[in-house]
Amino acid sequence: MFGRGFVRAARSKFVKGFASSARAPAVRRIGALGLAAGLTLAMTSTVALTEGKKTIPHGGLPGTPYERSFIAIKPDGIQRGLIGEIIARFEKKGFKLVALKLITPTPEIAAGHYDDLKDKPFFGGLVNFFSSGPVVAMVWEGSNVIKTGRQMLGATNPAASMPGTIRGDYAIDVGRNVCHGSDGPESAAKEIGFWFSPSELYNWTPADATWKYEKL
Ligand code: RTP
Ligand code: MG
Repeated sequence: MFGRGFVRAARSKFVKGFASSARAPAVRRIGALGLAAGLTLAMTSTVALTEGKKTIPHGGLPGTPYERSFIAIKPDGIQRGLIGEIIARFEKKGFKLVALKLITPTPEIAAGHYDDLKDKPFFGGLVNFFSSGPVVAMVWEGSNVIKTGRQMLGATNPAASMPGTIRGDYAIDVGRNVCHGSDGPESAAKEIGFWFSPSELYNWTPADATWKYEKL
C-alpha cells in the first residue's frame, strides 16, 4: 500500500516535476519569480504525491508507519523551558512531526480534552492547570508512536517514572508532569480531531525515511 515503489515514484515525480518546471522557457524568462514558482510547484507536487495513492486519515493509520499520536507540552513544560528538549526526543527517535501549534487552552478546551476524567476529584485542578498558560500541541507520526510515545513520556506519576523518560527526568509531582500523550488509537484519533483541523496536518516524506524504515 505504501511500498518502496510508492516512495520511489513520489521522489522521481518530485524530481521530474521540479526539473521540468525549472526548464520551462517562461520560468527562465522571469528569473527569480519563476524559480519561486517552480519551487512552489515542486512543493505542491510533494504534498499531492504523498497523499496521492492513499489519503492518510486525519487520525492516522494505527499499526502502520502512518500511525499518529497527539502529544502536548503542558503549561509547566513551557514555563520550565522544556519545549526544545521534548521535541528533540521525538525527533531524535525518528518520529515525524506532522502538526504543531502554541495555544492557551480555554477552561472549556481543557475540560473537553480531559473529558474522560470529569468524575475524578482532581478534575477541577487539572482543568485550571491545563488552561493556565500556553501549551504546545503536536501530532507525531511513525510506527508504534502511540505506545512508544507513552513510554517516552513515562508513568503518569513522575515518582514512578523511570529515569530516561521525560517525566522521570524532568518532573516530581503528578499534577505537574510536563507532557501529555494519547493512550491508545481511539484517543489519538479523538484528540487529533479535537485539537487540529485537517488543513493543519502536513503529509510529507522525510529525506531520510528509508534510513529509518526497512519497509515503507
Ligand atoms: P495525560 O493524559 O496528561 O497524558 O496523563 P496520563 O494519561 O498519564 O494520566 P491520566 O489518567 O489521563 O490523567 C491526566 C492527568 O491528570 C493528572 N492526575 N492527577 N492527583 C492524581 O491522582 C492525578 N491523577 C492524574 C495528571 O497530571 C495526569 O497527567
Ligand atoms: Mg491520559
